[in-house]
Amino acid sequence: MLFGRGKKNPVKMADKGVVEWKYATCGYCSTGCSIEVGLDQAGTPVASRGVGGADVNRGKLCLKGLFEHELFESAGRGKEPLMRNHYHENWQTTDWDTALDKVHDGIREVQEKYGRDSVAIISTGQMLTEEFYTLGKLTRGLIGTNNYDGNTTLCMSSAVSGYKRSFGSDGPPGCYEDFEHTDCLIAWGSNLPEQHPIIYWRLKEAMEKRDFPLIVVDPRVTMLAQNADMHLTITPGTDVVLQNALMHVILKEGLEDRDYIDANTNGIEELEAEVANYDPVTASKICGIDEDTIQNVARLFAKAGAAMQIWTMGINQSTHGSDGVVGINNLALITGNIGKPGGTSLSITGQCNAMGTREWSSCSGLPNYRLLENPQDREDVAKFWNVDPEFFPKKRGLYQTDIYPAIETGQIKGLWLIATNPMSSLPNTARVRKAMEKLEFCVVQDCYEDTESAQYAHIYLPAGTWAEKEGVMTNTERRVNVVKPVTRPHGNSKPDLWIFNQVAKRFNKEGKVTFPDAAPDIFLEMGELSKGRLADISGMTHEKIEHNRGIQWPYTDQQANRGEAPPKGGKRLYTEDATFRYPDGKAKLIPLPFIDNNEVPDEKFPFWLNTGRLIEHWHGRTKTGKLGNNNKYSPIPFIELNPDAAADLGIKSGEYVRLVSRRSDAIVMAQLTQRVAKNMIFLPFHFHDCANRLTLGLLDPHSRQPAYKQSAVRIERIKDQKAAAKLSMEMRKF
Ligand SMILES: Nc1nc2c(c(=O)[nH]1)N[C@H]1C(S)=C(S)[C@@H](COP(=O)(O)OP(=O)(O)OC[C@H]3O[C@@H](n4cnc5c(=O)[nH]c(N)nc54)[C@H](O)[C@@H]3O)O[C@H]1N2
Ligand SMILES: Nc1nc2c(c(=O)[nH]1)N[C@H]1C(S)=C(S)[C@@H](COP(=O)(O)OP(=O)(O)OC[C@H]3O[C@@H](n4cnc5c(=O)[nH]c(N)nc54)[C@H](O)[C@@H]3O)O[C@H]1N2
Ligand code: SF4
Ligand SMILES: [Mo]
Repeated sequence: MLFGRGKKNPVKMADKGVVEWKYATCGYCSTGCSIEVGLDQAGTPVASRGVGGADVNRGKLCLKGLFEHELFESAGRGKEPLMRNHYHENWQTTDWDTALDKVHDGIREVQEKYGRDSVAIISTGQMLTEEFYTLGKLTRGLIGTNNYDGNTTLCMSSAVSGYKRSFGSDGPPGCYEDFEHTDCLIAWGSNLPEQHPIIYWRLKEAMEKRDFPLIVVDPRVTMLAQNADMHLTITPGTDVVLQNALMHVILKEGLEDRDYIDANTNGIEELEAEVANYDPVTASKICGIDEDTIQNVARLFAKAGAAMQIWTMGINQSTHGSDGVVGINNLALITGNIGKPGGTSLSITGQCNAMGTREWSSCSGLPNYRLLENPQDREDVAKFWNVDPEFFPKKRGLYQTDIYPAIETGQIKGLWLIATNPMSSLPNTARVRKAMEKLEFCVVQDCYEDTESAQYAHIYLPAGTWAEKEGVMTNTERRVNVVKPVTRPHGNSKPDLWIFNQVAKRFNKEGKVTFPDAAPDIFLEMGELSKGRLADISGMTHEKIEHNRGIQWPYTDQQANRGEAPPKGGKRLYTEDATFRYPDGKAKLIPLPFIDNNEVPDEKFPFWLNTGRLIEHWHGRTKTGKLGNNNKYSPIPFIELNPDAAADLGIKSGEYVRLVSRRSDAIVMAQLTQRVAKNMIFLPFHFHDCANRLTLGLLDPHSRQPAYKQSAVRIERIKDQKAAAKLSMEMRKF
């Protein structure tokens, strides 16, 4: 008998012999979970667990957080600095001093030969904020190239650009607690259960307590769509049309919030004139959502007491990425849904510290949302750092996606890559490869030495990662949380902060600029520079942050001096008393004409190629590809393919197929599922030399973010399945 033995058999956790737990913040996604790493008697990290008292995750972790302690000693970690004269040669192990001297000399040689901006520096959303700030000071204050950007151009650039256009500044205005107050939620191109599992858990808990409609806009039946009240399977790249149609209905039926519009916005007349063109019938022909559904969603959203929108890459990664964000903000503004509990437009961020880099890295400007274009901002930062304000460029340099074409044309000759792997993550990798081969000088600084990009480097700097280092990160809801070193960096690798400080010494021979060594001291310096700014963190210290398990900005020194405890959870921007960041304090309503400029399926390439993520893997899998508990769920490249499309092509479940785009081809396994429509495939981009061989990645005109989710491919049957399996294994790499 299977049941009814009368005896309970409780789940037993294996005893890992933990003698001490150390505090950190998860280093994968931007949810910002508080995590503790358990050390055994020998000081070896052997377990991870969620922190019960943490407001964000309340003791929970997802699959990635639960095994995060395993990555410290995982395969492929860099142990020693490496160098060589040409990327064809074998690596030679070297010592840190030699490698760092070479970094300095290599950068200066290229600059002397080809000019200051001929070296590009590309950073990331996956370091600690003190590291971003230090790299920014080094780049803007000493090295002086203007071609300094981050992988956030592949990720959050459209959100940043859209927030700036609508509100006059970047900075997501909402928080997770908004789920507990909202009466209607639209999720645009965001698959929370897989990509932000703990934010999803917060949403689900709120929905269980209080019923409110969840509307998901996504061309694919994601896990979030399965749990939605309404799923709008939009035609890829046409969200702006749906947004305009929703506003058309709201304005036509008088459902807008006129008092809010009059008091807080400019531009309603222009917006009204544009959306008049998008009646639901006309719009339905473009975006694929029928007239009735458009009307129902418009009414539900506008009539809700508080209505909220979230979005992720389905919006940002499009030629209309920035416009899609402005469209979301327009909808929120005309219904008065900004800055109130449950009424917000909340960009769900990607990488663990994508927010920290936006706030502090100086990639697109100067620290704390200061602008290179603003003389006062240049003056203030130059004085604070003790550099000549004239040394700063007067406008931002190239975006990451424009840096690569500039390598092709010879405008850029040197590249320093830090915690990003463009050979795997940029679109059309054949083109990226050619650019990498052209570089006269390339430094790769990564915690793994086996990355695709390191193959083209002249110097490899092994970096520590995550909780081998100390510093803070900011999550999706502007919460600053701290990472403490739970173990020492692997081998002879060094924290990124140490590397930047050592490089800075070499560019700072006169010692004019100060570079504190310790992260808590740098944090205090940043606090000074943040006073009176949007992201004011002057009331925080590392200790206070750990004590509170994260503090949301703004939290000022005046609040701290008055003895005010940091507020819990429900901190918002643009509330009743706060104004928008345009000089007149009003937000802008911006009309969004739609131009269809994507690569779309045709006779030769009849399928939409939609690319994205899986819960168990992280980007190029440098980390999760090595961890058994993550990798075993999906160890090989595959596509989701509709069974009817498979039947038409004579493809069986589990067979290998060849995908062909106008750029290149790739071999993947076919998994048959109704998640995708008959004219679409979904390909996770985690696998080596696969998805981005195929993508076109047209750029958004405002944010320069690539349209990773809209390319066209055809599918070919493969006769020799054995050979295909072998080729596909090669693409697995790890
Ligand atoms: N497990 C895991 N979690 C992660 C990451 C990871 O690699 N692994 N990465 C992190 C990072 S950096 C990011 S940026 C986030 C990304 O998080 P998400 O954006 O949620 O993830 P994606 O799978 O890239 O894309 C989301 C959805 O966009 C939909 N989509 C495609 N085209 C369109 C369109 O035209 N319109 C609309 N409305 N939707 C469309 C796709 O079908 C997909 O379901 O995840 C973060 N979290
Ligand atoms: N087709 C397709 N392509 C995409 C996307 C998509 O949806 N579809 N999404 C895009 C998005 S949103 C993003 S964010 C990008 C991500 O693109 P990448 O930035 O290339 O992604 P990762 O693989 O996370 O690369 C991070 C690198 O940093 C290293 N690293 C991790 N931690 C540290 C550290 O502490 N220090 C140092 N020095 N190195 C570290 C890792 O080993 C890894 O090599 O991909 C983009 N590319
Ligand atoms: S939800 Fe994100 S931050 Fe939380 S444990 Fe998972 S990967 Fe880490
Ligand atoms: Mo991202």
